[in-house]
Amino acid sequence: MAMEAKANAVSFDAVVIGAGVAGLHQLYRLRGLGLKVICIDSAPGVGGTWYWNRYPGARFDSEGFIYQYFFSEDLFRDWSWSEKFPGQPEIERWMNYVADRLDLRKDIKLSTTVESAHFDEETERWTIATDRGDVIDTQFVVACTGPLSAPLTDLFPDQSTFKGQIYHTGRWPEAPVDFAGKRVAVIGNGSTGIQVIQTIAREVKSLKVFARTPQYVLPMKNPKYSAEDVVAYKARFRELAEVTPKTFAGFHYDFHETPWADLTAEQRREVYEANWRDGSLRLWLASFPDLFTVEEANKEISDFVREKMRERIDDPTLREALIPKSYGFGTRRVPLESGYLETYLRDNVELISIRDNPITKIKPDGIELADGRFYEVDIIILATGFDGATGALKKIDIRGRGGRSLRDEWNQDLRTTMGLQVYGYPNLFTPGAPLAPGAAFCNIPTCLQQQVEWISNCIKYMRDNGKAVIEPTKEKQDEWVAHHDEAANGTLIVKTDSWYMGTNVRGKPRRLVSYVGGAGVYNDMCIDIAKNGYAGFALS
Ligand code: NA7
Repeated sequence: MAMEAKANAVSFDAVVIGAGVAGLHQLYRLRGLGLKVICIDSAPGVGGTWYWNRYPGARFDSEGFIYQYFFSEDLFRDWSWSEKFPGQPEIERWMNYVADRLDLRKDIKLSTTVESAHFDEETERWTIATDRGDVIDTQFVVACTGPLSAPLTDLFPDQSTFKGQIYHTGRWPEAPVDFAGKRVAVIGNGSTGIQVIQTIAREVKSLKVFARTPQYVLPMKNPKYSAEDVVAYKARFRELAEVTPKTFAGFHYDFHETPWADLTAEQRREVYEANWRDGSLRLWLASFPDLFTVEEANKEISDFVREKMRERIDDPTLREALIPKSYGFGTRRVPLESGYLETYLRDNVELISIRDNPITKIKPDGIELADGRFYEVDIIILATGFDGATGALKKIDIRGRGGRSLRDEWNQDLRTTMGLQVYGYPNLFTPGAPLAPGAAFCNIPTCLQQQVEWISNCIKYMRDNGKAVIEPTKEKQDEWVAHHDEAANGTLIVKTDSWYMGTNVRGKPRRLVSYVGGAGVYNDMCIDIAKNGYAGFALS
């Protein structure tokens, strides 16, 4: 950063990067503490992930009544979801409602990308530079950049030669895409691909789905809410606010209280059936924790889901292509679906397995596979996922003490202190960063809220106690990384490739991005640290 630019910098107490679920809350809390804050986001609208992921069929897999902010009962009470698992347009409206209701817009700068954040060891302040030429001097930086906001867009040789339309789901345009009469390809069948596929199949002329790894899917039950339903869920505000931060995954339910091995196979089956009938993620997150740690328990529930899937698919070739065998249920993100499996029975839909026959090239008019087969299409939809948990932060040139680069460090080894801060980067907070539940294994607003509250309380504590700088000690970070790894390595999740393990990004260090000791346990540990005067963090 040139001295001259720095001299002209505008000063703030805090810069919040990102106007999504965490960013809006963080801006509100810091402003409430009397800080001069600016929130910056690349998107032209608020909502973060719910701005960008406007692809057809995008919706929550968490119940709307817990995908909520619980710091304000008014905010909760004055917004009514129309169904149990609302879709993106409604979610985006909700995020705009939050921004308006909390009067946040005056401190949000949209359509602006933070390009760099450099820490000056002499002044102990950060300098932020944006693509719009802003230079900002600030004491604190809170990177609410989201765990799923760096889409994997450039994946195939010669992709730019494609003459039709090509869209990544995580960068979907605001203008509607017209599928009528179009030959469409979807690459990827994760949670996103599944939502797109089941939604557009009836609109397109033909749909080719290029799928590499089959998914264990659970059918979603998504009732529309009556006025009485809304009154009923709103009456649960206190209970939900109390319970969600204490559970394993930030939901309103938790695992079965009896250990897996203490029940008979018939009793366990009853648990699976009841959770299955709920049409939610309960089968995954309210059955038995042993499914994550005990091979036999995992096999049993995997067999249960396979059986449920088989009942819906008669065709042996489709069964082979759609039902997972190579990994255990729940060791990657479990998608909810609505008629996804049946979509492949339509005459205009074809499933193309690319497991052993990968895409080798995109040509001007279609997609070519390793065996030379070629598919002519008009539109390609990349439902290929994200550089999860690290991608958005790595896009920014973040320099800490001694000019150290977060991007370079994370390219070598993915380390944080509880996903809250990183050693060597004072006064930088990172809700949603790796090695905390909020990176992946959580009903995201529960975990991000908890981190935002912790950060806000920490900054308040610093102000009240005349402290200007906070950073984790090396010992604390080493201790946390070791604890994280121990928790991760005790599970079967580390055996399965997915964005949870970073294996979807070539060269990314293999480490479970999410802390899996439980969101409730993590929350308690964070509270203890604060109670003990931020033990493990150096304050000066
Ligand atoms: P995911 O879950 O990472 O899924 C991405 C999909 O794209 C998955 O099917 C991948 O196959 C496939 N993919 C990725 N790269 C390639 C290449 N190079 N070739 C072929 N296929 C590829 O992303 P989503 O957007 O669906 O979901 C992300 C999160 O959003 C989800 O966990 C929820 O929390 C919400 P693979 O499985 O790797 O074989």
